[in-house]
Amino acid sequence: VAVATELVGGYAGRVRATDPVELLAAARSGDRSALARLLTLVDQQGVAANQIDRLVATPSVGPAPSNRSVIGVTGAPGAGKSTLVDCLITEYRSVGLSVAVLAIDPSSPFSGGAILGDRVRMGDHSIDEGVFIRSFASRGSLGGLTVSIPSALRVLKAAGFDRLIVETVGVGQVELDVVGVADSVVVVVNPGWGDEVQAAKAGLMEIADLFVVNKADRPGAAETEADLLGMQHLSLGAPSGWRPGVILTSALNHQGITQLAEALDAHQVFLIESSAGGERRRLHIEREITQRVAAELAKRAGAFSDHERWQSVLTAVVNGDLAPTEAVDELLGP
Ligand SMILES: Nc1nc2c(ncn2[C@@H]2O[C@H](COP(=O)(O)OP(=O)(O)OP(=O)(O)O)[C@@H](O)[C@H]2O)c(=O)[nH]1
Ligand SMILES: [Mg+2]
Repeated sequence: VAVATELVGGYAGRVRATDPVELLAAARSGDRSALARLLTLVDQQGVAANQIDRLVATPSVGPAPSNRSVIGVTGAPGAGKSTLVDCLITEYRSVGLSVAVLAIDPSSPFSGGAILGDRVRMGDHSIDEGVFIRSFASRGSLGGLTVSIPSALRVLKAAGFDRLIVETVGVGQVELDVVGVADSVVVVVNPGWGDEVQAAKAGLMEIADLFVVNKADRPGAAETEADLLGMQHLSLGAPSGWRPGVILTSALNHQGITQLAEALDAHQVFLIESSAGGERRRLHIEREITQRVAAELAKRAGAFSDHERWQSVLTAVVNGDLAPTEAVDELLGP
């Protein structure tokens, strides 16, 4: 451990230690640059990523400490998700719990605004050893949310964080993807949600374990709460015995945060005591493997790595020389 820490900790602009075993040992002992390096390797999805994943793989169902729940926070752009996560960090830190946050940035690599914004907003915690915040780009390719995320979460669990939070912006696919990794899904809305279309509401009802009406310092919060409670019959969670509660918060004023933390704890207890938690984790794994297989097939087909091949198959379909179904055979081979 000492060696790994020295190797990683002593780097000047270039991390040298790449041995996953050493890096993981260092990360477990609190070395944040080793942890950052691990997550970078995981995100690169190479041989090292597979080695790391092997090291942090544990039985996914059951009460082992490494099976800490993942809290997913989603909602429309600007709903106050980051401010809320910032409040949750403060709340958890006040009772001595360590927190890791993955902020999924759906924006293109060229804008980068959301990442910077989150860094600035959550910046107060950056010198706190019990807090780790990392932005991940969601590549928007196959599988939407990058397939690295489940693996990154396993690394963070192995590193010993008490609470894991994933923030994603609610823009269609990414919003649904948070369901694929989170044990507790928090949907953040604002007063005035009653104006939104019914279909969008029904979709959110399906994924939410908990609703937060943030910016409750603004008019209309009570109406929004009533509206949400009135729609609970649409909740998919109902058959399992859980009805998504509604918490009113003003993240700006740090109000309602203790109640939110308590509601999250209650949901975690529900997951552990009912069969819902185990079922959900099984679905997560099913989804992850499906995405990994799809990504691997695409890679083998050269669909994304071999640009020329991809373009020629595309052109053949455009010209009517090849049917789309034949294109799949062509790309995947016999
Ligand atoms: N009035 C009021 N404003 C808030 C509250 N919470 C957040 N805001 C403000 O809303 C704006 C957006 O907050 P963020 O936390 O960045 O929202 P977000 O959902 O993370 O935004 P994206 O990640 O860009 O989608 C900021 O200007 C916040 O200061 C609140 O409770 N009340
Ligand atoms: Mg944000």
